[in-house]
Amino acid sequence: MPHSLPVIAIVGRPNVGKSTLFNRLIGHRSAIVHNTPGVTRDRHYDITDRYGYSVMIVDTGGFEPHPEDQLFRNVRAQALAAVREADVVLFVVDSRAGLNPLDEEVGRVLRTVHSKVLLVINKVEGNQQRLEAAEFYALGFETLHLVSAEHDHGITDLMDEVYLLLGPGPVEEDDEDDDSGAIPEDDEE
Ligand SMILES: Nc1nc2c(ncn2[C@@H]2O[C@H](COP(=O)(O)OP(=O)(O)O)[C@@H](O)[C@H]2O)c(=O)[nH]1
Ligand SMILES: [Mg+2]
Repeated sequence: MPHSLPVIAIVGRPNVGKSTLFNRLIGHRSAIVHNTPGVTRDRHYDITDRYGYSVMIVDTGGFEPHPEDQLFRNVRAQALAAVREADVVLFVVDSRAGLNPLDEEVGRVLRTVHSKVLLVINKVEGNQQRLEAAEFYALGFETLHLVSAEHDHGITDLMDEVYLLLGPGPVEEDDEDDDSGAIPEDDEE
């Protein structure tokens, strides 16, 4: 993958909708979506481009939580590997499943190793989920980003937040500079 692009990693326990969000962000279905946890076998990388600013999105669902007692460790390892190369981390949880001990573990790890983590509450499609999402404040993040990856709700606001965290993108020629001491032009012709 090209290393010059900023990297956005999608992290979370199985089945919260990471691959669905990945597909939504890149605009076509390339990650495998399945209702069986662990079905996505590999990491998936692809580029999305909003506001003329390309970023790499990484779907980190590439681990196999088969033995029950390994699930915890695998989620932790996955989260760590993903954040190492990421500029911004999208930490996805499932509003329908509610707060899960694995979410708490992933959240704890992420917040200690990365300063740019956005908490994404997925599968929010109605007022009930909107209200119940408040329980995720327990994860200790300031802001809850409520989305429905499947129905494309909240995605633009989420990506606006991502781009804010990334800071200025590639600077277009002749904008931005030379305005110190410049006299504003008269608007009226
Ligand atoms: N209702 C609803 N279901 C979703 C949403 N996003 C994903 N799902 C479903 O949740 C299940 C797991 O999704 P997937 O993207 O494979 O999760 P992953 O294991 O985290 O990659 C699938 O059945 C998806 O259709 C959403 O926004 N709303
Ligand atoms: Mg997946």
